[in-house]
Amino acid sequence: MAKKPSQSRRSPDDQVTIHDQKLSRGSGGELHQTAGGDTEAMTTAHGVPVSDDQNTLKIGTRGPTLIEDFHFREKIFHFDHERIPERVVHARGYGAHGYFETYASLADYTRADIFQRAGEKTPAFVRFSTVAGSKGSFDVARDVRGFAVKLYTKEGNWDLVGNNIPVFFIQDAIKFPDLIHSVKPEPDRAFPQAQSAHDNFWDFISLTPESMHMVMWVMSDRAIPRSFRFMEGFGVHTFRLVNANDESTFVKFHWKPKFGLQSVVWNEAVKINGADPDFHRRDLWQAIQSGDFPEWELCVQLFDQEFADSFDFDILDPTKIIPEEIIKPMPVGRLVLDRMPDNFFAETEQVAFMTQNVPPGIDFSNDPLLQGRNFSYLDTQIKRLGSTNFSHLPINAPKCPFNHFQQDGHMAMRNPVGRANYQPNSWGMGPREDPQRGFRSFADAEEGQKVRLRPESFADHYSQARQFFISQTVPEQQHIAMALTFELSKVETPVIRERMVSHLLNIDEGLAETVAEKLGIKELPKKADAAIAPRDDLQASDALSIVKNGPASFAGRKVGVLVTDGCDAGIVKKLAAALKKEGAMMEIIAPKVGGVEASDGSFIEGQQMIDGGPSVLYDAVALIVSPEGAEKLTKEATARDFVADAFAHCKFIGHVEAAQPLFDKAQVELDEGFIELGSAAGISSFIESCRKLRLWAREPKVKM
Ligand code: HDE
Repeated sequence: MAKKPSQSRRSPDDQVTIHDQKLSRGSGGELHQTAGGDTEAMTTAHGVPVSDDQNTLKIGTRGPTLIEDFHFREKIFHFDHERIPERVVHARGYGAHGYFETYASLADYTRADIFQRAGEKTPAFVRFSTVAGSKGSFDVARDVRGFAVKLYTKEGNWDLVGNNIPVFFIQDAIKFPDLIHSVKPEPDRAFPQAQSAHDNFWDFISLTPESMHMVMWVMSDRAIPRSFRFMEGFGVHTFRLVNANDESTFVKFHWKPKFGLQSVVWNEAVKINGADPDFHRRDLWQAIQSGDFPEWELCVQLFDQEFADSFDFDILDPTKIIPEEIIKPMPVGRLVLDRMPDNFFAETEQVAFMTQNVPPGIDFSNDPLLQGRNFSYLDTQIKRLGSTNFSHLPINAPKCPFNHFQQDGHMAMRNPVGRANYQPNSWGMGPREDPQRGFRSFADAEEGQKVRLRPESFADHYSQARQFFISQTVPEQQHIAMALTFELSKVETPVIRERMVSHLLNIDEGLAETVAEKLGIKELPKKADAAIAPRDDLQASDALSIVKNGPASFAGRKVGVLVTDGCDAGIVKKLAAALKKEGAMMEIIAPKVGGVEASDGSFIEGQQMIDGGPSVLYDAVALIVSPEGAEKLTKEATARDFVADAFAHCKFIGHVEAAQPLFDKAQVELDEGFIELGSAAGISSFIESCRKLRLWAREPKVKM
């Protein structure tokens, strides 16, 4: 009988070859992997050893498949159910484990156990995310980033579910579905994906003046971060700390990255998304796997009712900040991420954050957005994870003892043990409430009529938007103008563009005029009606600028070094050593990924080939090429782009003299951002320049 190759892949010596892995049959009939490490015997989910995982059970080799093939049925059944609903917002995310270390006791302000002892380490899990895109969308979308932290404290889980922007688009939770519907792909055409640059979003925004402050942040470079590691995080809402005497202090939470702030530019973001859609997750993975653990300081802005009553804006309004110059954030601990999940789905996908997860000593304010969120997050978990028992999953379960009478339901794994599953009971069994240690809500006095009204104290929608804008450096202001222009250029309905310009006129006239001019709007619209006259007396705040809060070093950053055959191995080695000393990474890019042979005959291994390692993936670049190598590269479009993009994105460019023909071909004009690496002094000067991250002074030359 003729044998089709797919019918049996077993050879007479009982060996099977699958994708170059050899599996041999052990004495007990079990299969062992003979290349690539030991594995255990495969079983069904019910523990029955599997004899053949390559062929379904059939009548004869070419006959029908038998329904009794329980292994096949189970395997396909499970596969068919692998997907769970993605998060309705923040679908694309990436997480890591770590710990929070408390600096000093905050017992005066809070009884939260996590803040009682200096040096206390609390396990943590953090998930970063974008908001608008689906799970498979690209990382460097212009979007808010989620910064959700789960702290497994000794008195229960505390989820600080924040963003990388300290304000939000809306003031009342009832508007959230509208906001999200408007930014997601338009329902009739199902595009654009992971982009706010379309009519529906700007239609909603331009009809929602309360979003103007947030819009300024989203149009700034904050919305295109270089790395999760270089972003701030914010709790956004005002929360409360409550001490053992039941006294409350208002608090705003800020995460400050140890490595300083850094973003990319828009043209770069667009190219990164093509070159590496996983740019942010790969960055976090690489940093943690190489032992370069990202770190943030938790800072608190503390204030009392008296401050709240005297502050310019309502502390319950989530579209407002308290400038750091008015209340200085106090560092209270640090968060270190030092371990990637073992399995993305089990941990990062199934982690369930909930704003209502607060331990005793931390409490809510009446911020209407926070109140709405406290309702939403429980609801969303049941939809996504499919069972009330999602808290049984290891990633969601508290790491402190827990005890209650909740039972049964889908996938119950920890039911109460023994006869008593209710309370009070006469059996002296089971947990009891503890009025002393238990969570007590802050006994705030509330009274009033039932109304559906916004407080008047929420009515100023423009003053802090203006404050944000004037706090930026000139290049950052230009980026905001360019972002608004780009986004609105994708809006097809002219009246929406004009409506946006009418809002900008209340924020900054210069900005409004620039955007209008770039959009080709000939006549400026009239200013949008403002519920309260915008103020122009708010002082600029340096804390709001990324450029003013960059790192003092180049640590944690990455240089892409383009090499060719015949290059100077000495320079490559010296640059590598200097970058290592600085705490920075280096990646070699070669015409072929294998690597190159240097002038001294040594071999330099490449991590990327030129097509796969465009300069947008790096914070700075170096060209260490031989004259012949450079000549060849002049004919490579990707090599010319490598240079032209690094130049256009205002990056520092280290080089040897031989790189000149490539610069000529890429039509770049050498400026102070080009640094010769031929000497030790050259290398240190390159590293020193790199600490500034970008040469913004070049930008006017490369941008209209
Ligand atoms: Fe969320 N948000 N949100 N949100 N949010 C969710 O919960 C919601 C808001 C934030 O990595 C959902 O588990 C409402 C502000 C983050 O898993 C959902 C409102 C801030 C994450 C939900 C807001 C956030 C979410 C979807 C308006 C910054 C991702 C999946 C009242 C302070 C957490 C999920 C993760 C996720 C509701 C507004 C941050 C649907 C109703 C403001 C970081 O429950």
